[in-house]
Amino acid sequence: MKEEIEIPPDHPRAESLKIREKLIMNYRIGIVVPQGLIAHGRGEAFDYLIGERTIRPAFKAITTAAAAILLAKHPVISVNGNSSALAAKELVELANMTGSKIEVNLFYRSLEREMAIEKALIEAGAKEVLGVGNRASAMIPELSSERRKVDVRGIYSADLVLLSLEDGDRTEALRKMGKNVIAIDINPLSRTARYASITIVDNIVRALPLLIDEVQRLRFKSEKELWRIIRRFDNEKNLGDCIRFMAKRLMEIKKRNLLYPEALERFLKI
Ligand code: PTJ
Repeated sequence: MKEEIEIPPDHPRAESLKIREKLIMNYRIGIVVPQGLIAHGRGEAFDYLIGERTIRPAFKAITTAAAAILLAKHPVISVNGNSSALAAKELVELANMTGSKIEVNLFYRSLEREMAIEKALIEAGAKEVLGVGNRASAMIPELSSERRKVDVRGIYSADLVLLSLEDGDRTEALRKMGKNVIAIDINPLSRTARYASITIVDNIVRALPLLIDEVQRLRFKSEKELWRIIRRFDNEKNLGDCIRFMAKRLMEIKKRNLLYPEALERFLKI
């Protein structure tokens, strides 16, 4: 059986298919778990609902997230199988430019996976990767999943954690520990999205390059200006705006009778 599928560049869904291939390749090398492929499918469905582009409320969350990372004293970027597969290079770039630590934190934890992800991050330019093996010796209280195991020098002592593509329990527990959490989650209804301090409702593949640009743009602003950006942001309202955007878009498709392929195609390009 042929393992690598060549995606025709003129295929209307070439980008999305290439991302699937990336995940499958990372599944074969032991970075992504089969459950991660299912999680990606749920993400794709939400991406459809927003038109596969970054929506206005997400831009606002990205600007606020950039300000929060720049203000943090001890920011940590938490990486799992899916985020490593989709954005190892961008996660490392963001960490290097903000002085954030990078830590592996997995729901389906095994030493082999931790080491495979560490290798991918080092290859992407990471200087140090926390949370691998017995380096994850501290515990997040009130959390029973494997995600509770964290590095004392990383997530355990962080004042801000950036995480993506995960279930909500840890976000809730991290908030209870008094940490700020930035979540990249394309599903505004998820527990992660609702518990985070700042939720970026966008595909990680689009959100991270935009976040890197925003950090670049804001890096020489004063603390006062950065705080002003943060004070203007309300996560609950922002999530409401994302849900309203999705609902409005679906109503528009229905109202304008855009269900025929060409009409829908034109609408998506607006
Ligand atoms: O690598 P591990 O062991 O830590 O396991 C990772 C998975 C993803 C299997 C685990 O964390 C999991 O089961 O996650 P959930 O509960 O399915 O949540 C994943 C969330 O990420 C869902 O809300 C998805 O909609 C969202 N999501 C999926 N793909 C993307 C995404 N958000 C942003 N960008 C995506 N590409």
